[in-house]
Amino acid sequence: MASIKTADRDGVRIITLDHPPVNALSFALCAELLPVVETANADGAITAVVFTGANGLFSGGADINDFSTEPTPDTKTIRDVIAAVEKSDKIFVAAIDGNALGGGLELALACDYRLASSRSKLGLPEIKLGLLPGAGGTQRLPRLIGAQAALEFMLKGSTADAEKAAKLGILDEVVPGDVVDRAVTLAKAAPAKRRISARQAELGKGLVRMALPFVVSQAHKMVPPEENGGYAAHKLIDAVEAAVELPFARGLARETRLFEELARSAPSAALRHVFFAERELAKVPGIGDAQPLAVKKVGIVGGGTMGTGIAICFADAGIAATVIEPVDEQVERAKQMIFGMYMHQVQRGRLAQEEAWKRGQSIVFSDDYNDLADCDLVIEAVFENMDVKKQVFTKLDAIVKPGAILASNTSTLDIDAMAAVTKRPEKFLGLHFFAPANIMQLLEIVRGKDTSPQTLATAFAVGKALRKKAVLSANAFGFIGNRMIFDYAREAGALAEEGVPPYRIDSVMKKTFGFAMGPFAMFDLSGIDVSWHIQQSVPAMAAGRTKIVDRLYELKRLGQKTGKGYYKYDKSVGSGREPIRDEDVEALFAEEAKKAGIAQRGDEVTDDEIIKRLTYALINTGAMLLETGVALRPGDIDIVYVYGYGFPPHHGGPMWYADEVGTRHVYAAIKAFRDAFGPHWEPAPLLIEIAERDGKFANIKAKEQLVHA
Ligand code: T1G
Repeated sequence: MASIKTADRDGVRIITLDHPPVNALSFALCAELLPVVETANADGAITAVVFTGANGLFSGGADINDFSTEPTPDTKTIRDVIAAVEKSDKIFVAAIDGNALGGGLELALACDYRLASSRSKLGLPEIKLGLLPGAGGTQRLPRLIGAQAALEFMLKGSTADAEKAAKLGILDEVVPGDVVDRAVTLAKAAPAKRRISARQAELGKGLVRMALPFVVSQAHKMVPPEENGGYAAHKLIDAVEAAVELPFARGLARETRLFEELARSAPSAALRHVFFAERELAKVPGIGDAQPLAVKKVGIVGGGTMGTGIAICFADAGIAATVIEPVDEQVERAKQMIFGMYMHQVQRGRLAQEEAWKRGQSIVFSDDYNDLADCDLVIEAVFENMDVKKQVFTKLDAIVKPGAILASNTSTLDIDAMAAVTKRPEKFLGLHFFAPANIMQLLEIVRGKDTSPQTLATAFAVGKALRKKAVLSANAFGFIGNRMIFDYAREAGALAEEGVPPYRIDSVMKKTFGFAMGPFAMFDLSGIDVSWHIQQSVPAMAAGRTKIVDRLYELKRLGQKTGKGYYKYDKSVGSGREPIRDEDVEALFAEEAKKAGIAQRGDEVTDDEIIKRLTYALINTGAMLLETGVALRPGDIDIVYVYGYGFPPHHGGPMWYADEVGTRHVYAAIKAFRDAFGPHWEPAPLLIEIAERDGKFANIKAKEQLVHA
């Protein structure tokens, strides 16, 4: 199927990229595009060339799938196409309407002029894939907008809207009308050629040349260490340094070498896995072509922090929300939270005042359930108690219209037990938001035994509207994220009981492995009372353990909220939320460990053991969730952990990490942990099966149907 279309207009050849869905500049497309460009170069009747894109965008860049294959010497890439543009004596104009990202923008940078419609977005997001712009972007952009501005733009990997791109100097014009017409008119006017490669003076724009070493050394200091998520950033800085210090051709060669190194790197493979795993989430067997219901009005029962955060999610998506909250003081607190959050965004320039006002106004409060009668979806976010939730759903079921969907925001309770009190179990499911709901991108969609495909399809459509990473879970204790975090927490607590101080465990998991937050800082954030309640409801979790959680609970050391938990907090220090080592807690651990007869081995525990015990606990439980069908795919579990629990994306998520380490090594370590620490380390059968054939989680097929554990 031809992915390149051409048309001539008054001696101008219009080359259209037409390769749905995103005009990805794959090796195959470039093999088609290169001869088209060479033919235009050789055609005496053609004075200029205009590039543009079909399918509502210019191009989403190189085809990310291609980086998992080793190109052969005769593979044609976007670099070959750009080289053909570079050596041509024609004028080239890029007519952008929609996204121009990565290699797509690099193709435009090879042109003499760049025009875009006002809706267009331009970006070099390669860093988010653990790469750098490898088709001349690191050499051309500094020559276009200056080395420092270019470095910032590429390190952020963000996209700029057309106005901003014009201000930066990337675009020559923002075109109100048809961008191709304007490009042809400009091209026909035979403007001067102006290849960026020839520019050197711009490099110093905004950057005095002798400052370069300082700028570069500062940049290296500001990005994470190479071994902890910063690998591509450091290489990108090297590439921009080469742009300033080397002639164009040599800088290009340096960029290519750095790019190839990154394309073969583990962090990039992990980040590319996350990119595709996110896009797999909504592909759920059994939903088939069920059409989602339209959700125009949402009800939320419970105006606490969660309920209010959920209401803000809908307001941000332009969906009206009615919050049922009977306590006036709570309504006031909720309104303050909404007002404060939106004013913060306005003050930071992220939201226009009128838009903030409109969103705030779209959230209304009531104490009358009847105000929810015409809602398409009602989400319960009340106290985590089954009886309370059953009362809420009994009332809702009698009031809301027959077609409405009812959902619970519960984090661990049984969805089917709640559905059973309604007459609409096929329209019932869990929508588990993560606190703070308006910030955290993860949403667990929990399928009840009777949840219909249409209800699920509607939930995924709502997840997309809210810009959430929506992951399907079966209705089992803890669903996916919290079920796995129990075993992660078990190992963190066990290590502390063996005499490893909490601050050291946190430091290893954060600074060495790359978690956004260490486990004990996370427990302090969520609240020791939450841990205590869970332990009360799952006595097995406390088996063989100390009473440390009970002790902290009795001492009212509930975490950040009480200024003391596993750490202490000092309001006069920074944000007041910085964890400060508390040796009283370490003494408490030692005291409780002695009572429980737990041998102390803190000094002999290596950082490596800490990382293995915590991450392999996640892997083993994740494997159990896959074999029991609670989770559909390994990639789904990875997305839960990268977006819900701060797992380092450059390790791809727990299941990807198991493949990175090697499943047979993980299995061997888990067997050793079982022999040393007990049966809770029994390896999951799926892990055994994969490890024994030296296989990978990445290669197992999604469960056809979710098993309801
Ligand atoms: N390569 C391969 N597939 C891609 C792709 C890409 N670059 N971009 C999107 N897809 C697939 C995606 O997996 C999904 O597939 C479908 O297209 C729709 O995507 C040499 C090295 C362009 C803003 O990082 O940001 O150029 O699920 O759901 O919401 O220097 O896709 O339908 O099977 O996201 O409308 C740099 C990545 C590449 C941009 C559209 N470019 N893409 O968003 O659709 S590296 C990027 C996006 C590079 C050069 C370097 C977004 C989008 P499926 P979607 P969308």
